[in-house]
Amino acid sequence: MENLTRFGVSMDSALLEQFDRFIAQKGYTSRSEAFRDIVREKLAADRVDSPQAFAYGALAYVYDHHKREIESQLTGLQHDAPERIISTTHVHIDHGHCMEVVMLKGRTAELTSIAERLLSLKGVQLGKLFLTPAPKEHVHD
Ligand code: NI
Repeated sequence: MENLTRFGVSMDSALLEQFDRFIAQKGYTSRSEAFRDIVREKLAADRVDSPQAFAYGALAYVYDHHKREIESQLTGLQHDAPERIISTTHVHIDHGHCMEVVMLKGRTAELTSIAERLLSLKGVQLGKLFLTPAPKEHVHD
């Protein structure tokens, strides 16, 4: 087992009640695990907050398959950044909609900019970029 340190946290009871309701809703069975996840999330968010930080990203979006030129525009933008895009997975949702998940690696600022260009295309209806910090040696300029 990892090296665990126990420490006490003081919190006003109203805030603690809210926290307990929140973590029960999310399915946590212990305050400790919920607290650890929240700390990890804050630390990761802080690391990818810097534009020069290295990160891995997953960009998911849904688009209207019948929108004129959308597929060639999406592919064109992806071909502009071959060194940043690791892979793309395409799913045909129904007759008119497709979903793609694009895996990326690079500096946070570059990945955010690639994501913004893809998500702002006419026909892309919904999308989100997830970033997680990468060890520096995993990404090359
Ligand atoms: Ni499709």
